[in-house]
Amino acid sequence: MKKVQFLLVLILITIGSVIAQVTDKDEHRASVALKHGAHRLGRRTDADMETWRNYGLGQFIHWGLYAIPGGHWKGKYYPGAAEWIRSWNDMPKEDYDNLYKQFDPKNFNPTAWAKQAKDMGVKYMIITTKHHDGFCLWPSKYTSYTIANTPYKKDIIKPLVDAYNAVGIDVYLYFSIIDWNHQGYRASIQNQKDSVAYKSFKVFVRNQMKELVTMYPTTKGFWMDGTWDKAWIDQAEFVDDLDKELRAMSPGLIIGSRFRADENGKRHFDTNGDLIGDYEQGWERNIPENIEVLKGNDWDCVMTIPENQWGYHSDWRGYVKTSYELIEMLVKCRALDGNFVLNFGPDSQGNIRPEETRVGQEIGDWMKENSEAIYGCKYSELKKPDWGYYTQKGNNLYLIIFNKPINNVLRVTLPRSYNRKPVKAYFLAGQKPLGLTRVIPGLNKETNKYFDVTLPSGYAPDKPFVIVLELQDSKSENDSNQPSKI
Ligand code: FHN
Repeated sequence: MKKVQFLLVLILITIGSVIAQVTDKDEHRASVALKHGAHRLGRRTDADMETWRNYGLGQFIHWGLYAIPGGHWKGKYYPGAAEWIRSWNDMPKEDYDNLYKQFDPKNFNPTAWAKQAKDMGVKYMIITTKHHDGFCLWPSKYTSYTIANTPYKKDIIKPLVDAYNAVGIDVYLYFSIIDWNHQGYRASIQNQKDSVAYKSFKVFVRNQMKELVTMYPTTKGFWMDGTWDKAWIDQAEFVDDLDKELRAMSPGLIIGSRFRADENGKRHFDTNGDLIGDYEQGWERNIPENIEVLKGNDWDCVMTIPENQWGYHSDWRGYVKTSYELIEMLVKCRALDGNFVLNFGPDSQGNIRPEETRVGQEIGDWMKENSEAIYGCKYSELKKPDWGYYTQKGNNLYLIIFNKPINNVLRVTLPRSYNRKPVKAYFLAGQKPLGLTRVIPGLNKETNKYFDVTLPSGYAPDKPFVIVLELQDSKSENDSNQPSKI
């Protein structure tokens, strides 16, 4: 009898723990059955996605006809984002739609762009194949509104893909669903006529996306945009099918959360709260404050150097970020497991503006010494310290310092349960060893362990710097209360 009771208790405990695990894992999920929601829970685990995850730093390029007016029309300053100038009442639509007759970027040098990106430390690049104006930088056979019908005539995308690939930078294609040039495009469907028109637009989108994958087979994915219109959101089945079709054509293809909506019109996250697509694309000119809001998903942040300007605007007004601010944004993204993508808007001749070139060089100079703390690094699972950020790769914990403490001592606070022990500290640049001390300050003894890294006296860097803290597994931790040199 006792044996039976024991078995019963055992069975109940096992069932209970299975239920608890399922509930834990699926905590944020409702249980709505969806046909076009997320097709995977949690992160992608394949090699292509791991490559994406390890990039760290990307470059965005917004280039198109909007570079010709450069934020001005007939002497008037356009206060919006340069690439939106066509939507401005002061610029007649017809004038904009004829700009293609002038597009002739004599100085376009894809090799020089790629070299500049390489020198900056960029690992992937996203190019606007087509922005909201509908103009195509590639010779699409599905519209005449393309580069082929400009005085320049030649494809822009192929030489760019080739030049970037040649220096080891992966290329992704930005593609806007909003298309102000296509007859069938609608923001919403109001009547039967709209519905017929939109059908033709969907065929066009499908053809163009398939064309891009076919023409530029080394591209790694799409960076989708302009997908917030009701008309597009309502196409859950069509977009899901297209998504599958593209992935079948190009195995490993990476597409973020801006492409599809589920059948209830939910974008980015489906009705159950699960991420749609391969990574979260919601961080535009914005960086999450903590890891919790990311719910374990991959993500990228796309950022402008000036305020909200993506395409070329000849007159940047308002605040322009410094290189060190941008480096801090990059580090903040890496510390939270995301990629940071910095935007460039070349002018109508194909020149990258001097302000962007300078920022690119300054970031590149910093990356030359410190990129080990960026590429392939992960969230450290440690609380953000006041002096900067942590990133981690294998046994190395990187301390990236933006606010050097006045006493030249960097305190590293580890939870008591942390089972790795700091054994060595040194500057990443130059590898100079640094003093490392275990400290027991008598505070929070129950929850934390403290280690101090001491900087050389008089050390006064004029830029953010990185210290490597080597970790060792420490299963049999000696929790002596005495401070000790390591
Ligand atoms: O409207 C566009 C904008 O012009 C720019 O392309 C950015 C880049 O992320 N995306 C859209 C706004 O979300």
